[in-house]
Amino acid sequence: MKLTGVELRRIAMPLVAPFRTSFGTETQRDVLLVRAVTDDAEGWGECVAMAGPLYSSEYVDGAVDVLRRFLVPRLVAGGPFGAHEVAGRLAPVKGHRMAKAALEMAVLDAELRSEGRSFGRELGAVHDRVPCGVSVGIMDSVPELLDAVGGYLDEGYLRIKLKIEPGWDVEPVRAVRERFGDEVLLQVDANTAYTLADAQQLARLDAFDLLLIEQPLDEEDVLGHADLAKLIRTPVCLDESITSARDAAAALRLGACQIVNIKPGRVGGYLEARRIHDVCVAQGVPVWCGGMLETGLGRAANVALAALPGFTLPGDTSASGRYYAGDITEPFVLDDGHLRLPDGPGLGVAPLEDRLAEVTTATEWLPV
Ligand code: OSB
Ligand code: MG
Repeated sequence: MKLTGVELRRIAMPLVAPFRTSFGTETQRDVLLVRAVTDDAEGWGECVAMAGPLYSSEYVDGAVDVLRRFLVPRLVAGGPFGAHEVAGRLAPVKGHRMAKAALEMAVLDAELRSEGRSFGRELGAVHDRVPCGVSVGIMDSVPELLDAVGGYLDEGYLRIKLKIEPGWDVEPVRAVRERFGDEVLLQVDANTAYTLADAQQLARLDAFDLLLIEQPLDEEDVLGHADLAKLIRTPVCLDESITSARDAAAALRLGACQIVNIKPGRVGGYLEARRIHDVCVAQGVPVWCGGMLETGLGRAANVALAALPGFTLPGDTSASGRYYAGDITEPFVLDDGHLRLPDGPGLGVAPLEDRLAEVTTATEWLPV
């Protein structure tokens, strides 16, 4: 395809409720959208970088800068290209996977729209809907948490993930088990808040039959996770540590995790995400689709990915209303605990123009 330009668009999306994790509290999502314009189509990408470099080293202003100065110029320098060539053209630029993923997503969407194929079909989806979990932030009190979890279960969510940190781990998990029973699919996510010295405390979670504990230790502490996995019974799942199919394979070989959270933004795009899926399937390792509080654009692609055969656990693919009172696309609505894959070309959804205009804080056109 031949790009005629790329638009970088910043939007500000207020969250329906503050979302607190071990690394901070979000009340509003500052999102960078990438629009790739070609002769016969346009495609949308969503960058999952957050406002500050607290989940990973990437952050929105950094993504804008690297896209403008390095990624877009490199992508177009070699003349016309296909979506499957994007990662190769961008590879000389180190890191910046979230920025690269957004650009590849926009180009892939444009290509698929012009060819009349959906993300699901392109990635290899085998279901037309996916089971959904919900990620529940750290709260000020246990009663507040129980209200939130009860509300989500009433809405039909099929799996609950509790954010944890030192001082907010065993008690909230125990309270949720006592109130809602042993049948609820329950897991926890520490976002790197512990060290190996906390192994005994984390082993106390063994009593609650959790599906998994996500990223207890530092992003770079892969060996620490392998050691921890021998000291606790709860299966270890990696999120932050997995940034490519290669390091997923390494983490599995080292015994650092038994389950993988796949987030396309974190690993440089949907095509690399599929390769991680393939590595895990080949080794019989379950995967699930993580989330980064995406708008309907990223959600559409995540739901398509989550419909691949190896995604055997419910993902953080919640309905639009769990995050935003007004999404920028037609909202994703929970149906019997599931979200349906859009089936139109490309993402199968597009921004609602009025809504997009309301939330836009800046736009920049990069001609090529
Ligand atoms: O660690 O999975 C995470 C949100 C932002 C950054 C990191 C994480 C999360 C979530 C929410 O847990 C996932 C979602 O519902 O999109
Ligand atoms: Mg996580």
